[in-house]
Amino acid sequence: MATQFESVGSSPASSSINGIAVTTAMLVFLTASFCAAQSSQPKIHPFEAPPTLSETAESPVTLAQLAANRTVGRQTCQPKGSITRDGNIVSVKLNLSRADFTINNPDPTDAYGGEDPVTLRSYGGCKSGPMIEVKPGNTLRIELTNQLDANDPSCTASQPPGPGCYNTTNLHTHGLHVSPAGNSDNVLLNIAPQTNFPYEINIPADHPSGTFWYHPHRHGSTAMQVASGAAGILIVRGNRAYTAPSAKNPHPMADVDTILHDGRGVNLKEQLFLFQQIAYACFKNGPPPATPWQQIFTTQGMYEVGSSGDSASAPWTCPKPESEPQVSRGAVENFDLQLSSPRIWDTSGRFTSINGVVQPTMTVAAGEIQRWRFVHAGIHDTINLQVVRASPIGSTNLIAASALSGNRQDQKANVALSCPATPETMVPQFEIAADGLTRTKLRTLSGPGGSGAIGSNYLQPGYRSDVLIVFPKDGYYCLLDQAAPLQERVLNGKGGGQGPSIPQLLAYIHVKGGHAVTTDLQSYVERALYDGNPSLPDPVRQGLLKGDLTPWAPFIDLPPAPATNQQTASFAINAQGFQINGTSYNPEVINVTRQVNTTDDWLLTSTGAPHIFHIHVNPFEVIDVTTTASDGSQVSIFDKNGNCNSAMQPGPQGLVNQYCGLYHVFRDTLFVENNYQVHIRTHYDRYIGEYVIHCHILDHEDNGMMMNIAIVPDLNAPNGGVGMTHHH
Ligand SMILES: [Cu+2]
Repeated sequence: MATQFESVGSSPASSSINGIAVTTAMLVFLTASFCAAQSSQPKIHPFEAPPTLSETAESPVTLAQLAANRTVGRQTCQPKGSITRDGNIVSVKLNLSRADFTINNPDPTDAYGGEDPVTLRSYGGCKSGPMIEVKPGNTLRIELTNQLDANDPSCTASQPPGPGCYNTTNLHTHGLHVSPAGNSDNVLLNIAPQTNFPYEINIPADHPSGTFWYHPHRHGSTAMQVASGAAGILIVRGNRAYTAPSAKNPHPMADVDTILHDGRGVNLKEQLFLFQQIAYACFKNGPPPATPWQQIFTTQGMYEVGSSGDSASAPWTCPKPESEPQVSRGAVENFDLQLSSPRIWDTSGRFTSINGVVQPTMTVAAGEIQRWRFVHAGIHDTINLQVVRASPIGSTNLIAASALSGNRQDQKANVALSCPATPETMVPQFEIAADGLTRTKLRTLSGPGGSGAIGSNYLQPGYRSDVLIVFPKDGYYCLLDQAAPLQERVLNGKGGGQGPSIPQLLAYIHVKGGHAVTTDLQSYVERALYDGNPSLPDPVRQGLLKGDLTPWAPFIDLPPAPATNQQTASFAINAQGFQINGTSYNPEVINVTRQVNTTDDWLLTSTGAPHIFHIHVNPFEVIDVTTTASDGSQVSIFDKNGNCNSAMQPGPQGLVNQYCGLYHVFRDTLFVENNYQVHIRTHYDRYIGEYVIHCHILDHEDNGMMMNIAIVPDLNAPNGGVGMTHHH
């Protein structure tokens, strides 16, 4: 398996992603495919907000406050379970179950007419888990009921430590600063099928507000369950207004939520985006336990890894049941075939969905500033998020008609032509928070960035990004997962991990109504924040005009760690397996023991291929990112102001280095590109207990790329100060 991972497959030719060379042949192709699309009546799929649990209102005022802040879109799935708010207690009933639903598929050759039947493990019986919203100081009680089948052939005596026990689960609140122990955010629990478990997560009153998420984290079944759709958005919404610093409290906690409104106090509209990459396939098999889920069944016959079928030209199109009565519904069941290959998502032909919908159409008014919360809930593929103005091609406008059709390969040429990413077409994203934590300064993601290069919002699995966005005028826009040039992708083994082989349309955006913005969009947004907050002290308001969010950032800078407090996490896949620091996960071993309320510097590296560092409970500060200079020394990619060195910028057609903009930013998940050294600093604040550090490429985690860390009261006391000393 390790060799399979490290092997470098031949990748499909990468298109010229930013060029707009329209050849005659392409136009003919476009016209033909558009006519085909018209005749097959492509269906428009409206953008849906994530599912929400039915509420039992014990505290209607709180509910009204929460509801006033968000846009509730149409959602076709009502999840099983409930949410009850009573004072500071938020009680959630959450079910993990295997459920039947459909995933829309824009391929007109789809046997099921564009709605693929699937049976997947997920929360509440919906493709996306219900959005859960809490406030700082809440106690979040989640009664998790595992309704999966107790008959689980994947659960053998040899599991753990490898993949398996796909029906056993637990719950992780990704990014929350809460206790990892007992029945809190404890990922070392096993919640067996047909049992339930009462989680109680005490969110401290000083917890930052922001965008977090939850997902199963039981070692061995994490990737399988998340790739099935078991993930949901967890919002911490705060109402702590700005207060002036004092000698006693030099940096009072304040929530960015309190400034995101217009001059009349009307909150900016929010849109939530849970990106999922559900790698479903059909199988030919009898019911378990009779050798289930052995072979992926496509219209081209059995799918075999390594054969010519393992290319993007042969996606996992399911055969019709009329022709193949034994074909199963779409499922995520076979770890090796569906999850554990770096190229599997790119070649499966499946589409990234947003809140359970593939290529939805959303409508936005021009000139309206919205807050978009992005959550990457896929398991191992980069999403290069860009928003670009669509170009009509000849007399056709596929984006206006929400009419792209075909599998991902079929759509390639149309996406490249309809959604050209250039400095002129790019709609900037103004990032206000990374991994849920408000930044000290608005970050502008747009073209031209640096030396004319294209800015992208790089989302790696586990990442969150909150952006403000405004569309300058009526028209049609594309939400794009931009392709990365071959040399920047994972597959060529030289680093990267920056995106798919071909650009993919994630959503159609129709902008109509409202008013055009003719001024610079960044000034427009900053001015709106200024105008919306007249009661702030003048210097603070003036700061907003320059994108200064420092008063609302929960963290500014960590004090340096003692020189002795140096830790490393070195990721590698080798003959011994999936390893951190030369060892694979052993649930019985504590790999790192540290003392609570101390600070460490960590050096993160990857050998051979990139990995994604994630640590539970405490965020970290990105201190520096270095790379090897021609003389062999390590040089920072940042200049003295924290901007990317111009030497680090690619040519005008390249993507900007994804570490640009992360200087001294706090986050909880970070890409570790091979050929780079990533320097971070973290403070083990407040909580003791055992938790984990792992690669957030979740199939890597299940394969052993994880370690246990124990935070103890006192390193010098017997047992670290945990438990009473016994005298005999
Ligand atoms: Cu990894």
